[in-house]
Amino acid sequence: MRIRKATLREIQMPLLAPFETSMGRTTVRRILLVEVEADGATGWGECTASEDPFYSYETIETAWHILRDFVWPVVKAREYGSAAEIWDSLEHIRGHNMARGGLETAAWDAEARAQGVPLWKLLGGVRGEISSGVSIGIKQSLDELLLAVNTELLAGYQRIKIKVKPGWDEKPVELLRQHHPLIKLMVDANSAYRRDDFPLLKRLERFFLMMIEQPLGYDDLYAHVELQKQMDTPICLDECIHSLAHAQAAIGMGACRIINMKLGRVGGHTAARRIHDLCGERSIPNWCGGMLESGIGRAHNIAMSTLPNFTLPGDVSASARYWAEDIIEPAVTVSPQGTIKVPTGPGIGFEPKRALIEKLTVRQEVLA
Ligand code: OSB
Ligand code: MG
Repeated sequence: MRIRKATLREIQMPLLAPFETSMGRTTVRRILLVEVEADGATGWGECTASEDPFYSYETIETAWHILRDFVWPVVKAREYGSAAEIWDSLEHIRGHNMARGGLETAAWDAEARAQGVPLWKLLGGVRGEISSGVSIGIKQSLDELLLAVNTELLAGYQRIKIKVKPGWDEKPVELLRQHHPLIKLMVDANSAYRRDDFPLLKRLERFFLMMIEQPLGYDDLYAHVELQKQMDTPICLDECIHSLAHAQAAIGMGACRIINMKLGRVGGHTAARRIHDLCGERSIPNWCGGMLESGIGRAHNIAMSTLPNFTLPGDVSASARYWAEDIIEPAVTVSPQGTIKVPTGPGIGFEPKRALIEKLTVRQEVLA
């Protein structure tokens, strides 16, 4: 595989409603898309870096810099046997996984399209339908939260995750459990708690949450070990896991019992698959997280979610939950059973809407 050209684009997409977490509130997404030309095919990837360095240190600005000045010079000079080789060729770049993953996933799409096969089959996926859950942001009131949860349950979503932070945790969870004693319910703190909060986190045990996602420091595996030792509720790590080594350490130490997989956070499909394989061997379930992606990122998430160890419902939900109009055709939809049908067409199986993408583009750079 020879990658002849890469186009970086920043598009801006207003969210239908603001999304609030313990890290802040997002109203407009600035999204870095990567389009590559390889072996006569075009492939698309989405760099999942945020607007600000709050979820991770990467931003779309740092990602643009790393892609243009460090990833592209390597990739353009190489001839790859397949997209599966790209990740190792970028190993000397430390961190910046979202930047690396943006291009790597685009190359996987191009390869699958060049071969005329669905990406999920090329990756080794095993299911034609994936289970979908939702991530619900912090709301202004408990009433508003309950309404949002009821809406998503009626739509069929299989699992509800709510964002929590100090001051918005026990009460909302208690209310949801009163109304919905049996649903699959979990919380995601995005690293908002500290050791002083262990008593509070332990009080959540009585609500039988499926898991607590990333309660403690974003780079603090050991604090999660201490907490998991004191709790029956599984801890799921998100922010802490950027590599196979982190996953090995976390599992070995007992820092978590579940790992949330995000393509950007770990650096693309090859890296994700390696962590997935390790988790499978160690009986640590995976599920696919989300980063408020456009349809391009959503499509890659769907493909990844077909791997065998993705046994829990993920955060990949319908396009219409976030966007007035998504940039892919068709949009991602969810069945009344809370599942997403995996597309059967080549590559990511969804077509980017070029005219809409052009319209949303605020800057562009062609690398060749
Ligand atoms: O921690 O999973 C997270 C969104 C932005 C940054 C971090 C996270 C999230 C979500 C959203 O939970 C999931 C989605 O894309 O629907
Ligand atoms: Mg998370």
